[in-house]
Amino acid sequence: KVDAMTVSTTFTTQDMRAAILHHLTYTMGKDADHATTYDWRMALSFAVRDRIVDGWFASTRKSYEAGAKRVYYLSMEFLIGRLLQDGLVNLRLLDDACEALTALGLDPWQVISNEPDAALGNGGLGRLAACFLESLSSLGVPAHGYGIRYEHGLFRQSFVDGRQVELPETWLQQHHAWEFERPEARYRIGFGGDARDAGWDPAEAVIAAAYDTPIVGWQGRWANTLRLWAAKPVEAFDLDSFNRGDFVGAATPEAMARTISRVLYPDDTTEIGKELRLKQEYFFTAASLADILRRFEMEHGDLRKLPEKVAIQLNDTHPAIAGPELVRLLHDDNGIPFDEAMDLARSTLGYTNHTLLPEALERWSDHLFGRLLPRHLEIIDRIDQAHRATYPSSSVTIREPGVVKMGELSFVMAHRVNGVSALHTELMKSTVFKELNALHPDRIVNETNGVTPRRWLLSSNPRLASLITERIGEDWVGDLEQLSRLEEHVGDAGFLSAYAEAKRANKADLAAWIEAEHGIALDPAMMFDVQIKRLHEYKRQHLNILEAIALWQAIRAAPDADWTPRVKIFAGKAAPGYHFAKDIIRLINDVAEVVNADPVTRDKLKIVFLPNYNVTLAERLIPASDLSEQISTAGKEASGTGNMKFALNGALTIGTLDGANVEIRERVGEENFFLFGMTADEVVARRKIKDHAAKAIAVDPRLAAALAAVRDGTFCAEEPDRYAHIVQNLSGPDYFLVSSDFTDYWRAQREVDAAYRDADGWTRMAARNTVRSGWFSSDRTIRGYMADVWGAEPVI
Ligand code: 26Y
Repeated sequence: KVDAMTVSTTFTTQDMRAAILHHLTYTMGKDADHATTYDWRMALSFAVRDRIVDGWFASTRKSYEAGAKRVYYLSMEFLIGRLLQDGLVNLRLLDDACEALTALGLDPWQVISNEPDAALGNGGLGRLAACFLESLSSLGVPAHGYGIRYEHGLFRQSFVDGRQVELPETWLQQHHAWEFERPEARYRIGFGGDARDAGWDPAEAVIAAAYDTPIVGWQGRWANTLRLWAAKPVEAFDLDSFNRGDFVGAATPEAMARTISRVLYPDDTTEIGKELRLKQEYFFTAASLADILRRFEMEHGDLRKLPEKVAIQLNDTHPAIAGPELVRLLHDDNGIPFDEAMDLARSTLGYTNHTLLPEALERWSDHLFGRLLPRHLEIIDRIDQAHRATYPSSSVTIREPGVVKMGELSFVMAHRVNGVSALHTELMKSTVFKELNALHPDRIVNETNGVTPRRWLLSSNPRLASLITERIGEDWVGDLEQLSRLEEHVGDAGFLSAYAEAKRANKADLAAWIEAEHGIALDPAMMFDVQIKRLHEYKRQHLNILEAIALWQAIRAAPDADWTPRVKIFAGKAAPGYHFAKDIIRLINDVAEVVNADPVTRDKLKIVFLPNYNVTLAERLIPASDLSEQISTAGKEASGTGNMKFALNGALTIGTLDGANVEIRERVGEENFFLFGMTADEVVARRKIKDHAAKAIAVDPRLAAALAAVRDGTFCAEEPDRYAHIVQNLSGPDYFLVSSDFTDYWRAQREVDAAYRDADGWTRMAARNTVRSGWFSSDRTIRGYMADVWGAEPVI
């Protein structure tokens, strides 16, 4: 019996070269003399994919043989990035592939980086789903990811005169090397029409068509499936209209159907495109549930055993319609009594909450909801009634006049509800789900997020990975907590200098790349201070740029003082309709232009905003960072996962007591973390103080001067009022308490400066961050979900 592991380890450089040439010839139809980088990249991808497929089949076979419980992860977003390097690393074929490509006269990294970054997600929630899939495969848990095959992922960002411009993302314009179309897996998904007693006559329908991508785990021992749904018309086109000469009319049904999977919503805050978004949510949830029940009935038959064999996880409320849809399938379509159907659905479903921001908790107008999903609205009413009948003294409702509340619906229809960091989970209990938690005290559990060490250390930081492996062997890759075995090496001068050298070399690589791509020269000896994440007021990129302005002013006032040179690197996208966030981007770009051109401060302070932040850029930046900016208003960032990637790669955090920062600090040690700012409780109290922002500005002349420079046009002489509204906000309402936290942030930043000047001390602190971050592996998180939520177990 040959399993994937033996295959991959016996696959030599020569085999690899032969496999690449085979696919170049017979799959791409090119000879080596005429092949483009794209052709070579596809040929290599197919050669690697071939190595995955046998293990993939073996995994499916083992799952059936074991009759194991399956985990289904339903998510509107999977931010998977590039898959070729991931596959090569997990199959341990990277060296062979590089040698084979070099022997063929190619630059391996040029070939590997030809792959587009699959950006089927907005940020943390989508990347978490991708890390979870990889961990589920590395652990050998039978699992499927279910989502949408967006034709266009998150928009491409570019800057014009410092302003964000959104361009369509086109990853599917090239063939997607990793997916398999499954023409046999198609479901009809209805919308609209009428609800009749225990039934539904939809007025329209589209087809959900399946595309499968194998997700291979560490060492190729297991592979799971990411199944993405594309929307297609029931009839290819309207032949009658076409024959009448109405070509546009003939194409309309197809265009309408395909619209559902056309584009990822880039907006996690505003109100646009509500109807289409609800259609997307129902479309992929209904298709996934139909597929799950089909597989279950084939394997087990008796639907009453569903919770025993199936665990379905809802990634936020986006698939919350799964509750009523599953009840509809069990009750309406299979005749199970309503209350029993509700219990079965609840025992099968788990719900993960990712935000406490009120504007991000989904609510639908019941008018829209009832028009698209009339039967589901009836079912929701019955769920609501049943819940109120059980808890007559409670005031919790799922429906309020005019609205359906998806958070409450998810809570009531899930047997476990989890937060994504310890603090966030506690805040869920005391704020948004306070009453529901009192009714169901065992339902809320915490599962602190994690990140996959394969992508976020082994693959993206090969220098540090090799150093670790040299010292403790390579078992850490599948068991990240083994990093603690390095603790004794942190006192060792040889280890520390090798650690520092890895970081220096990563910084030199990044500097060379930034110079080549963006024409900005950076000295790798400067501190690389990095804030990369979606733009949002609660994440406070504006606090960071205000501190940069104050620092610039301080350096100009005393140019000969002993400053610690640093470059502040930003990257991140703003939702297209979130004007304030877009103005922060523009402000940062404007400040960068002035500061970078100042001969007085030039070699002490630089500011760079890199366009089009994505997974690939994160993989480049994080290993080269010294300082990780995690500066959200306490109580607002549910967890963060970038914060973990930075700590693991030896960047020190400057941060607030928010999200998983709290747990990072506990683990790496408070002496290896730069803490500042108000706590979540202090934030709430501070907001109640009248004129809190004005008061903070009055006692801090640095803050006052920085705001004055923004206000008087220092960074936008041609339009001095450009940022008046930002200054007005930060001097008045300042909901996110930028002004109130500024003074302490400045203090902490000067501590950072002093610490960085002690190079050995800094390296020791950085190394301690790496050594103590093993707990933040998504393998640990997945084990937590298995034990607390899913009741599932690995099959290998
Ligand atoms: C309502 C809809 C348009 C919507 C779309 C995307 C709402 C929210 C989102 C995305 C949320 C998100 O990415 N949340 C992040 O989830 C991470 C993983 O748990 C957390 O680490 C992070 O703190 C949180 O902001």
